[in-house]
Amino acid sequence: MSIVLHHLNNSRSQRILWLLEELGVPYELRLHQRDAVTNLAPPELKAIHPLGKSPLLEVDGRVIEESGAIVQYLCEVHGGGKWLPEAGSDDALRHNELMHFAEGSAMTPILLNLYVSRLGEAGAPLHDRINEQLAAHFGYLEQIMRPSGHFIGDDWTGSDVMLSFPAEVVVMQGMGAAYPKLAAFVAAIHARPAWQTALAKGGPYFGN
Ligand SMILES: N[C@@H](CCC(=O)N[C@@H](CS)C(=O)NCC(=O)O)C(=O)O
Repeated sequence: MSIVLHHLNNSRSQRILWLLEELGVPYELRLHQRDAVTNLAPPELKAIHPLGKSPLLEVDGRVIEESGAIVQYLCEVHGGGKWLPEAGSDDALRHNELMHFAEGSAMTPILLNLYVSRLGEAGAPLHDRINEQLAAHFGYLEQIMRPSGHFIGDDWTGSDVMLSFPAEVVVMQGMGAAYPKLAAFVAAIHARPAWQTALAKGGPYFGN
């Protein structure tokens, strides 16, 4: 089986690189650099998938797009039964919810904040609502974090991988003190050898 990760520097692809290292799956890493001015992905990614975004995982030439689908695939095929809850269990349903929540819900206020901040004064009327939604989504994650330091059960699952990105945003934006469980979750990830290997291979990520 041939696996190629198309990795964009300083991007959500970092969590796929981390997962590949955790799973010990052999893979080829193709590095793509953001444009220094626009911060957008280089046009070459559009030749791999029409959206031209990262992460993209090529498995025997079949391109998988969307982080959640990639994480689900890797956990199912290469997780050795450890990275997903038992099929049919309530935890499996919960896991599915959180896999979708990560990109489908949590990213909306995060991206709105990013883009509206660029509008300066013109964006001011939107900030109260965006901040309220950021607090709602981050607060929800803080609330459901289990005593084990994981979102499901007592060990790492795909949902931890997917939710690592919104948790990273909390820490990166200096809100770790307000969400101490998310901050501890991020610190635990950063301490993992697989994370450090991924960082060394993928390049700087939020200044780590
Ligand atoms: N929901 C998608 C989002 C993919 C995405 O927007 N990736 C960003 C990096 S974090 C990207 O490629 N941005 C560059 C661009 O849009 O040009 C996923 O999770 O895979």
